Amino acid sequence: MLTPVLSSEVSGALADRRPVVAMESTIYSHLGLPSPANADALERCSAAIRAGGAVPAVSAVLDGVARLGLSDAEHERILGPARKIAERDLPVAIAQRWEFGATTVSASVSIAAAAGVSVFATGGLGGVHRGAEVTGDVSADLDALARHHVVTVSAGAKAFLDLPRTLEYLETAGVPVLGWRHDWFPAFYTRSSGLPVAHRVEAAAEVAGTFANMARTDGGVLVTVPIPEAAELDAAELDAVIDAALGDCVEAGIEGAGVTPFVLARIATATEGRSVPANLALAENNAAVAAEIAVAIAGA
Ligand code: PSU
Ligand code: MN
Repeated sequence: MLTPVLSSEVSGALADRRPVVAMESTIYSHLGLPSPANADALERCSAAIRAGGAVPAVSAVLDGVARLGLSDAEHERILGPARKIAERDLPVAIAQRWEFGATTVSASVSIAAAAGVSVFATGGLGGVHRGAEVTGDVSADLDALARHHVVTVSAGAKAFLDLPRTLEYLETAGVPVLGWRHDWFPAFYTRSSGLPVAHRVEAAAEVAGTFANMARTDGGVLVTVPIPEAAELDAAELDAVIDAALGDCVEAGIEGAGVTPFVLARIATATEGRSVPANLALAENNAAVAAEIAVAIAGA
């Protein structure tokens, strides 16, 4: 059984039924963001969660232990090169005592659920990859969302994925997709993919109410928050960048878990770094919304 070790701040908050927001570590490692933007992102997301009245809790595997809630010194340890941990890799990382494993959305959601934390904030979700009808590449994030009773807050999913199929998968898996004050599924760097979300919500209480009234208490909710307008990138330019990045990925023979980090790095290079501040802005905004939702759930 997965029994994450909680920081005393996180276990104290849970014991007192105070709001906690779980965070992943892949986005803050070199797999997600370049230095020093990654340190900045971690700082800003943690601060946004605290400003919203909740306790931030980063998940990671450190020295073979699944952890939720890290000290400032431990935050330093997640900012470098990492081994990527999806949910299925977690027991292996523990058994083999990996020094540092960065948790993706799927691993973080399962750690949050095991700890009894109801809300998880990320940047962008993994999803159904383009060409998945041939490669079968569907992120484990989607299944994890469907199987753990956690609210995940994300800026939709990356535009380099197959977004219509990603939404179809979530529908089939029974995950409510709630657009935060927005009618459209966001495409991470841009506010709208042009695909409608199933439901729009205006307030954290509606998310808390949805979470509380699910027929299945082993399933999650996805809240999609569009990137703040001022930070949005140009959709046409991004389409070209993404096509080139995916082409490079095929050419380099990158497959499986390597695809997402490779494509993210290519997008950062091709936009001359402009994708990085956009990524930070949306992650910080998601963290703030997640804190609001955690406060509403704790008070319900
Ligand atoms: N989106 C980002 N940055 C990231 C990721 C997604 O903007 O770092 C990471 C997340 O940790 C997500 C993972 O869970 O990529 C998905 O990887 P894959 O496509 O291999 O399932
Ligand atoms: Mn994959």
